[in-house]
Amino acid sequence: MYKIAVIPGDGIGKEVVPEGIRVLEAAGKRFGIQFQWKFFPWGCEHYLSCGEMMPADGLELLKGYDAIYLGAVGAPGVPDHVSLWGLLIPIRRSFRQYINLRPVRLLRGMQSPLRDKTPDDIDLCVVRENNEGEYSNIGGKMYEGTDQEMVIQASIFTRKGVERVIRFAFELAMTRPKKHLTSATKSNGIVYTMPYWDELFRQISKEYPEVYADQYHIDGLTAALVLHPEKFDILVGSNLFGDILSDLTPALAGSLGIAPSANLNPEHEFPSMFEPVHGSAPDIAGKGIANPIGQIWSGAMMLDHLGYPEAAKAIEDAMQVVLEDGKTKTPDLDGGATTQEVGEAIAEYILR
Ligand code: GGG
Repeated sequence: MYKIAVIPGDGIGKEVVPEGIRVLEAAGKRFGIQFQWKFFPWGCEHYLSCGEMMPADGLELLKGYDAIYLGAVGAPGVPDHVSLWGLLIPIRRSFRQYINLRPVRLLRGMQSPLRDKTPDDIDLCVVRENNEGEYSNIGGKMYEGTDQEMVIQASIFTRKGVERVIRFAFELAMTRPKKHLTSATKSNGIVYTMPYWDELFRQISKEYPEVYADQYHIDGLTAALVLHPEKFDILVGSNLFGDILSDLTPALAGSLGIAPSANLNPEHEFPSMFEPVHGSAPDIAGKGIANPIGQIWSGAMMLDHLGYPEAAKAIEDAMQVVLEDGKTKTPDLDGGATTQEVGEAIAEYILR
């Protein structure tokens, strides 16, 4: 019996999480996996009524779970940095989820905005550093409201933090047919942290002679990804660059709505957290039309992490069949189906 902490969060998170659970229950039934779901009603509503995104003992409460299944965070009326730093970031950091793994594939039945690209052309995985880098709360404001007003924010790149994410990305590249790893930095403009990352990347690449390793400046990489996504395989980058790449690449694969992510503590010392890449989408929240596939695919990643690769694959296959069939698609994919109908169709296929 796996104990899963569920945080639906805000906006469409509350609509897509039940569909993720529906599909995980179906996979559990087929593969003999049992779940005990514990819901935590944390997020912006909690903040607006209690002044905090989660209770003071929230992390302590989550610690004992096998995994965390999260929807989305953010709502109008709460500044985004308050919601992010009050919930998502403390979980990622306290539980040493230093890898954010974000696979991107052009699934059959999806249409890339890039002319003539096929599923063979877009099969990527973004490995984002998830605990440090540009996401730092070291800094401050001075002389506020005067003509000398100033603000400063430090980026943090530790040897341990950079080495472990680069090494993880090389190990992942070793498991792929292309064995190609691309590192993204901006070492012409950012003169300490980025050349440091580049140097560690070069050093570690010597341990993996089987992997074709290359390095790009982030600006050139975004252009190359749009022009020739088929040239890439695994992409590794800092917290900020990894975040940007993992919005760009799912858009190339047809929709951010299907993009999954895993915040991994590879050592299994703490629970890992699984969440779609997308946010809370207040513009469509409450309408029942959000695409649940990013949440469902994140559930498949959770099963893989818990040691059930076959069950994870069954979920991915079912997503693929439903997309290819084309009858049950949400409006972001030019369909007329509801969130629930997509979840039901995928669950039904798993149990067929
Ligand atoms: N699905 C989780 C979510 O709501 N993410 C929105 C977001 O803005 N995340 C920021 C980040 O991953 O750095």
